[in-house]
Amino acid sequence: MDIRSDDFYPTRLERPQSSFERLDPVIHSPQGIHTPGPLSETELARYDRDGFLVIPNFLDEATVRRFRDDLRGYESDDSVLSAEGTICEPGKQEIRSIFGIHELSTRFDRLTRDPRLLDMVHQLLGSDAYIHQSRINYKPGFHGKGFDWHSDFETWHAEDGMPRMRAVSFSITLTDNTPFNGPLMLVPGSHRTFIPCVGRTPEDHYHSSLKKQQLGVPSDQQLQQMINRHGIQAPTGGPGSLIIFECNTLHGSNANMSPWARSNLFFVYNSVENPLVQPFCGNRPRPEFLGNRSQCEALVPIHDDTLSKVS
Ligand code: 6CS
Ligand code: FE
Repeated sequence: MDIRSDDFYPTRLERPQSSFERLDPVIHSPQGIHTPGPLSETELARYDRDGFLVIPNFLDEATVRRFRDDLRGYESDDSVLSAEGTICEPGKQEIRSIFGIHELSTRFDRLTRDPRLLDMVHQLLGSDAYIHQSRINYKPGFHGKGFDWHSDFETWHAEDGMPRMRAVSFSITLTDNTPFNGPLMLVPGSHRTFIPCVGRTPEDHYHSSLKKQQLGVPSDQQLQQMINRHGIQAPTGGPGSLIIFECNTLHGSNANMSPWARSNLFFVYNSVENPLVQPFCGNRPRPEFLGNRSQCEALVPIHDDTLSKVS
C-alpha cells in the first residue's frame, strides 16, 4: 500500500520498520508558552517526561458512587446490553467495555465538560477540544480479561484517521485499583517514540480488537527494548483517582484474577485542530462510537455542582 503524503506515522506495514521519535510536541503551546491552567509547571514537566500524570482523590467517594450506581443499572438494561458499543468479554456475557458512555449518560457527559477537566485539556492540547471516544472498562472480578500492550494513537491514526499526536485520555477509577485486580500499566517515556506496526488491517477489525488486540501492537522485541529502557508503572489507589495519559503512551493491563472489579471510566479529548480524516490503513472509517466525526465542535465548559469535590 502506498504511503499517503499526509501520513506522518505510517503503520500497519508489510515489513517491520524502525521506530522513530514522535514529530509532535507532547504539550502543545501555540504561543510558545504553556497555556495557564490547573496543572502546575511541575505537573506539566512530569507529564512531558512520562507521558502520564496521576491525580489521586480527584472525585470523592459520594460522587464516584453515583457513577457506579449508573454502571450497575446498565448491567441489567437490555438497550445497553444490545447496543453495538457494548463489548462483552471473549466467549462470555460479562460486559468488557461500554463505548459512547458520554452519550448514554448525562452525568458522564457533564463530567467531560467540567471546567476543571477542560482547563487541563486546554493546557495539554493548546486548543479547544472535543470528545473523540468515551468508554467504561468494567474488568469484572475473576473474568475480566486484560488489554495487550499498545499505543492508542497507533490505532486511532490507522483506523480512525487521526492525523497527529494531539489527543489525551482522562481515566477515572470507579473502583479500587490494586496490584491484584489488573490496574492500568504504563511505560513512562514511551510516548516519545512511534512504533510502526506490521500487518494489513482487516475490514471491521474492531469486532475482534476490542476483545483482544493482536494487530497494531508492538512486537515482543520492540516491547522488550522499550520496557528495558523505561520500566513499567501501575498507578494504584482508591476510587476517584484521575490518570491522564498522552495518546501515544504505551499501556495495557493484566487479567483480573481477584474477586474485585476494576472499573475505569475513560474519555479521550482530541484537539479541534486535529480532526479525523480518512483512515490511514485504507479501510472505511470505524463507527462513530469509536471515532467521533459528527460532534467535533469545541466543548464549552459547564460547571457541575453535583461533582462535589473535584480538586
Ligand atoms: O481501538 C480503540 O479505540 C480502543 N482500543 C484500546 C485497546 N484502547 C483504546 C480504545 O479504547
Ligand atoms: Fe488503550
